[in-house]
Amino acid sequence: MSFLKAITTGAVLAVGTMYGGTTWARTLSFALTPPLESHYGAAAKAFAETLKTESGGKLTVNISPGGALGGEREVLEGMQIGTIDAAITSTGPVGNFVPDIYALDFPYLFKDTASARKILDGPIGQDLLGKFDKVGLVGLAWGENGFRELTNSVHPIKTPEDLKGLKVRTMENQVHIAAFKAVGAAPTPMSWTEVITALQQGTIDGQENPIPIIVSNKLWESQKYVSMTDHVYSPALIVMSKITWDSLSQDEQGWVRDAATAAVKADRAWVDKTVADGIATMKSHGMQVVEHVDKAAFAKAMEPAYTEYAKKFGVTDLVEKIRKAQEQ
Ligand code: EAX
Repeated sequence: MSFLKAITTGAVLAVGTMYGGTTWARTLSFALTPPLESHYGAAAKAFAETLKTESGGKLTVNISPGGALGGEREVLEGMQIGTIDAAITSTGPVGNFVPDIYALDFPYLFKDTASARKILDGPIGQDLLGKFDKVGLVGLAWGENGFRELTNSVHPIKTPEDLKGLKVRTMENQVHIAAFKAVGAAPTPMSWTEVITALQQGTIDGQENPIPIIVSNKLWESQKYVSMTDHVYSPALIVMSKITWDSLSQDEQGWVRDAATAAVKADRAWVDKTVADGIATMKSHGMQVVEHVDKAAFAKAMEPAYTEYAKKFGVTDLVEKIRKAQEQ
């Protein structure tokens, strides 16, 4: 073999190895917006541990909690261009990338956690995961953020009328913005990375998030009141950049899938534990908890969001399918 041919072959082999699968240690970035001590942090750690074990130490994970790599929308954009490898994110901004995901964000759609998990782990949820490929992402698995509750610093919220004129931060999600507009609030969409400061400065009166987010971010430091509205079930998505995914061998992709499964298990276990004593925890830190609100009144008041946006995003049938699947 001539010298030139040998050099070329060597170079091709090296590139092939690099893109066809990793023969040397590689570190993947993993983003989340809550603190590491949270349900998303538990998921990230389980993902990292499983991947490291299954790859024999070849694939390690550098976890970036607390929005260090940006808000959830920016992180999704980062994965699309390959500057971020993986993340756990709420579905808040995801509808802007895959409109079908808006079907999961309608108020009072899921009747309880067990139903939500069953549907997301079943054909409906798995089919939705398959829709990310065309936008440069790989939907690996459905984790959980939890049922969203309403906090504020102004007064106890018992009825939709109590929300009139309240500046409530929402995620960058058109369905949620419409829902809070419908009840007469002043919805203020923003990335989670800006929320704590906005609450401390009083530029917003309230926000809405599941108990694990309220607890892991110590929202009692700026929010006096919490109402157990359970107004939206918020899934969490374990997702990878398609650029990263395509650079992995089949074995490595299998290990990533196992890591995502372990992440969901750890995430859901953390949510169960935190929610079980969530009300006591929030009360112990001085929050005034409105435990029983008229959910039917909130559902009715938020209904316009469904009628307007299910049609706009073409998810009327999918929402009906989710509703029917819970009747069985
Ligand atoms: O994903 O932005 C939000 O309110 C999300 O629930 C939070 O970042 C966790």
